[in-house]
Amino acid sequence: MTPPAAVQAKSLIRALHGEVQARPNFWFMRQAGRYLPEYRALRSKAPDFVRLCLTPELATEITLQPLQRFAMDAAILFSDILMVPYGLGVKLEFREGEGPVLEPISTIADIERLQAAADRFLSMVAPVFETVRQVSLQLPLDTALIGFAGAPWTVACYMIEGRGSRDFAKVRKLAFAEPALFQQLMDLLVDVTSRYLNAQIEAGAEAVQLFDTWAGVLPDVEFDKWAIAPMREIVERVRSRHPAVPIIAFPRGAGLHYVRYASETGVECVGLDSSVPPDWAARFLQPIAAVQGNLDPLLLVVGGAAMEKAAHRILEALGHGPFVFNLGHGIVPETPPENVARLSALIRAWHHRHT
Ligand code: 1CP
Repeated sequence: MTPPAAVQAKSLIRALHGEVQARPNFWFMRQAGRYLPEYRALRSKAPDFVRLCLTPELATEITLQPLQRFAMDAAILFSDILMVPYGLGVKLEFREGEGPVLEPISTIADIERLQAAADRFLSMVAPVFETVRQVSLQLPLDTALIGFAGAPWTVACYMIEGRGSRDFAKVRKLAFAEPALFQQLMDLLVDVTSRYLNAQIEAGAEAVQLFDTWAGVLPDVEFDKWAIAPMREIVERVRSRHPAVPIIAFPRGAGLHYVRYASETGVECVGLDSSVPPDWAARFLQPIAAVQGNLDPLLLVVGGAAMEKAAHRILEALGHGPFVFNLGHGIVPETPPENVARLSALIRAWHHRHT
């Protein structure tokens, strides 16, 4: 439901649309997860991780857990980027200490089987939309709900490789050797990802983020083809139905491509990994899009003066333009929750000294 024009959008949504704020909004990638004892307690109740993602009551509670402690400006739906292959009928398992394991695809017959499953996709992942509905009913008033999906390239990486990898050599070789076959997989992922995000928005997500975690392994020509082009297509398909919903894209490791990525995809906001110099982003990216990032998650593990100094440096560089404070990648399991509390307080206090 769209609020009447007289009702002001939530603070995070305004930031993503380019409003410069006295006190920057913040949330953290992977803000729900294993670093929280209350997450581990709920996780042990579910038979497995996929079931957890598909049980709205549990997924809702996990989504809300970090807000209860740290009162971020946004909740991010608790789910996983690999629910898209799951929804296409790919067997998926999360093994303890090993991460995700999928039935790998390699032939045209595999892709045709996935194409045939695309009609059933939304019903396969229907519990995710129920979680979105339940979370949106329980959110604090000015807290926004972010829906998400993996970007097609990153999801294809896991589908071809069958698991995580350091360099995703197998998928890169396939994309070089058989671009027509790979294009068919990417077209399918663009289609289901767009429908998946539209359905999350229709259930109550107020912004969406696309995680392109492995964009940085692509050489320049392929970066255009497999990172920028599919994202532009998704942006068109989401924006044509939901023009007021801001889109965040996180092309991790995009390096020199960040500027073209922001302008050519047309996203409202780009997520910066920790390697991007904040003053460079202020100069070359903030004129094109809002930016989000980019404290190194290991500084959140270390805490203390090192974390505070780096966080201030980011706030000083980016806090005077359209900006959402975040990490440069997800919170890691060994993070002490006290450090997350300290960082949240630091971000909240920043404007008192500077405006
Ligand atoms: O054992 C457990 O409890 C599972 C750990 C876990 C969690 C908490 C996984 C397995 N996924 C998640 C949740 C998750 N994943 C969220 C929830 C919302 C949040 O709080 O941010 C989100 C947004 C993701 C997205 C995700 N999953 C990405 C993109 C972001 C990123 O971190 O790069 C990727 C690459 C995945 C795949 C995945 N899922 C889980 C693991 C361990 C992995 C990474 C595997 C690898 O190392 O390649």
